[in-house]
Amino acid sequence: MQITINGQTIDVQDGLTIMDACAIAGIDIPSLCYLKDVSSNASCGICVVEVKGARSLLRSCITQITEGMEIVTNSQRVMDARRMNLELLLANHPQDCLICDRNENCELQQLTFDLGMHGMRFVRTRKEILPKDETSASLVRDPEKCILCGRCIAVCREVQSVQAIDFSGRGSKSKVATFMDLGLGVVACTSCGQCALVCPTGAITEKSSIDAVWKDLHNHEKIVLVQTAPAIRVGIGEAMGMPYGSLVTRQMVAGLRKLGFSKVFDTNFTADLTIIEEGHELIKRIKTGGVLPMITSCSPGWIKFIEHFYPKSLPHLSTCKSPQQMFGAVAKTYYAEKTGLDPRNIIVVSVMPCTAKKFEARRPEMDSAFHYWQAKMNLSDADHFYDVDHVLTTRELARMFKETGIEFAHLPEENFDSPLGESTGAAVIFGTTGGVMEAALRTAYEVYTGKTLANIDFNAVRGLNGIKEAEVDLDGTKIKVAVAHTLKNARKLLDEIENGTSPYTFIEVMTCPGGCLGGGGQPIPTNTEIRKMRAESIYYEDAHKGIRKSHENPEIHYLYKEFLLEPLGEKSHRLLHTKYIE
Ligand code: HC0
Repeated sequence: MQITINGQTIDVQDGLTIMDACAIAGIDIPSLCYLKDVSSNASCGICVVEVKGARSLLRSCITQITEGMEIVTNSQRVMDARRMNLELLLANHPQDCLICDRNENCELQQLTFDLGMHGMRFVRTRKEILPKDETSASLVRDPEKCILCGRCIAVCREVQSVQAIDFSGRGSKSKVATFMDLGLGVVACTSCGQCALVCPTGAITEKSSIDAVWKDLHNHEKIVLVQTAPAIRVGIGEAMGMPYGSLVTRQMVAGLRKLGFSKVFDTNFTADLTIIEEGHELIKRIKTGGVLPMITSCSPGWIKFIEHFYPKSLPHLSTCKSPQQMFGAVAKTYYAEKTGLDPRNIIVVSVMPCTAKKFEARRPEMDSAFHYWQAKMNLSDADHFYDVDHVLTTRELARMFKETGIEFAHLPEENFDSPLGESTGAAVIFGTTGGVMEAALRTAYEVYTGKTLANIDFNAVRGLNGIKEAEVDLDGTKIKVAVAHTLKNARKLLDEIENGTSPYTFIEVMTCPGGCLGGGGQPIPTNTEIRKMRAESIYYEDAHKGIRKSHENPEIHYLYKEFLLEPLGEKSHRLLHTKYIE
């Protein structure tokens, strides 16, 4: 169909919105509430355009093009309306940009600059000062900075099917709120942080652990170990100004050493360990008539989701802790023993793409190393420590690099420390949807059949489709597996389980779109195109790893030989497995 934009006639396909058609014509229409592929009830009024024959300006994000439509995006009337709508938003927005978390990464700030705003004609209309919500272990909500764009509500409802927040009040009393204003830490919020990822301002951010990490790094009595999640290596470069999806594994290691961490280890090591434990758990369930389908348990937003909404299905979860938590437990037991360190002086810092990992690290049951040592060292309650002390998101790590003036792009390439730094290609793909399944199948097949897998790439479980499935032939035993990312898709698989129609033996669920590489702690922006670029880098690293199956990681062999003794053994149960809360 033919339309005209700013006097230029172009051919475009049917069914587009004006905003999409303008993008094709190379015109970026600004918006503060629009989210691609997610419907929203909000209306920031910034994306308005003039259409010949229409009495009022039209919102380009929801208006579909029609044959012969004549659109003007840059008239005085359009520019005045956009500025007016923006000024009204700014009237109630704090002017504390210099000390805001989102300074220089704020869509409101950028738009104010882009629209050439030089003054403020309006005064604040909201009478009360809205308090911050700091009830969550993962997230902080500052309603004063909220511009009521509704993106957080839309992503929570449409992508995650959680609905932890919604609009409340009318007129100048409108706000985004949790049920009865109880706070995110009290209501059924999964801590996934997708709201923080789409917020155009600093109204929702991760709860920062930066000060606590600096304090421990500057305390010379502490040995501060850091572990990096699979998805950090494809995110931190972006946050430091490099191209989307930059693969920067070894520069990241060098940067962490410069920050002062005593040892730089890899969550990928315990991702391999997870595969050994989870693979054996799956085989045991298949052979002994255990609860099937078994579902992966490493994504903490997903665990919180099933605990809140599907408690009856909890026995389907693998009892394996996540790699983050396995790392903490192994570092403060095996590594402490091996190096003669007092576990009370070991601080474990995680760098995660995920805000829910902050919540996971503070679950009361995540203190297995303390209990391991309690009797041996006669520890009192005053000595209590968690397996993981602090969790930083990718964004927080970038902030620490910036605070210390580290020029990330010029860092040399360095290797992880040993023995908790060695990992395989199977571990790195944990960072993308389908990766845990693929890693598990590489190991489960060989352990179950005793044969070598001819092709270790399971392409059927790769890609960004919401639910993927595959059939795997374990030497005559055929099993069906499924992979879901986002909680809305996970809900579909859980409904099948609860109504007795699930055909699967094993299911992977990751909370966030695209898996951890799209986690709520990743750089902003994160969108489908960027997720794809990060996934390509993850698969590139896997393809170029010397070892690509978890059960072939030599340092995992030592861990079993020197400490754990056997998969699913007594020590594994104490340190690496968990129980869930109904
Ligand atoms: Fe993930 Fe993980 S892969 S949850 O997605 O399993 O956050 O990256 O660190 O723990 O390994 C996040 C990412 C992890 C864990 C690992 C798993």
